[in-house]
Amino acid sequence: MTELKDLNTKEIPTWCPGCGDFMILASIKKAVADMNLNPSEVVVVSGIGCSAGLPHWIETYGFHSIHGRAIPVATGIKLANHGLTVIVVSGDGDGYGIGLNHLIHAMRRNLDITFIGHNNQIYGLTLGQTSPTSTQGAKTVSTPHGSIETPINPLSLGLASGATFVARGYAGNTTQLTDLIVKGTKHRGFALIDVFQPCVTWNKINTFDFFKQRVYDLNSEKFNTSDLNAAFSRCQELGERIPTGLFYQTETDTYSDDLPQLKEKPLVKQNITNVDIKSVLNKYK
Ligand SMILES: Cc1ncc(C[n+]2csc(CCOP(=O)(O)OP(=O)(O)O)c2C)c(N)n1
Ligand code: SF4
Ligand SMILES: [Mg+2]
Repeated sequence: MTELKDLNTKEIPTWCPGCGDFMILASIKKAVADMNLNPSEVVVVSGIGCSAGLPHWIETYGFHSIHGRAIPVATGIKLANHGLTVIVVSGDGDGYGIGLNHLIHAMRRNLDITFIGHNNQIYGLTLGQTSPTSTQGAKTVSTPHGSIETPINPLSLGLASGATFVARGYAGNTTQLTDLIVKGTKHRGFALIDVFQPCVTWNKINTFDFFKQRVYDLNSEKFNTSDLNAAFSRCQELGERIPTGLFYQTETDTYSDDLPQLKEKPLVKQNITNVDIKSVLNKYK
């Protein structure tokens, strides 16, 4: 039985007091405990950024990789041992900027990974530059006259790229976020969960108050989560009202399902004692 306390680490997070990252960490821990996952069968992978410190503060396996490369690392882990539960935590700069290409390909491959986007609409760790999801007009240290760029919409990107589970959470609603993480992790295939995560230090626009006044639960009304067009149209609603919840889910083969080498058992459990790679190595002598 996995209890919440089993997932606590000796170290405590170094995030600024009040940062939305605390709520995301709490939601991931609660989800792992609620699903009664064995911590030794869970791997949390990150890139670089404030959010990327998270694997240090949950007592599962973890991999704090390099900027934008959490997805390739997670892909390797999943393909080597598809029995593991692999969760990627990534910032908006990390996942939707420098690492965006990897994210798109992981979604179209339908790797069985859960991606949690800590979307604070700013580069937090590097002291407040404009990110790919910063709102147009946002004044930051890198755009003192206001950002002129159209922000990325992670949900429509996920829908267009073939993600089979697309959701939006809000750090201020940990009950809903935990539920989304549970559903996304149980989902067979790529789960994109974008999370509005207020950065209390650098983002003075998208604050907890900002979201509190706007967010509502899409799934509290009759919304058909198997309707791709409806999901596309609904995720554009980013004005006075902002929907959160599950937008889209569909079932199809995962990448591991279709790899003949993985049909019987995970790579790490296969007998490789009879594999002789000398002839291959000789080629490079
Ligand atoms: C290859 C590379 N380029 C740039 C950086 C500098 N850098 C570190 S974190 C970061 C952006 C972090 O923003 P985000 O991913 O949104 O994470 P947050 O800190 O907001 O959680 C950048 C540009 C780096 N570490 N490595
Ligand atoms: S800078 Fe922002 S994102 Fe980073 S820890 Fe502080 S509040 Fe959180
Ligand atoms: Mg960020």
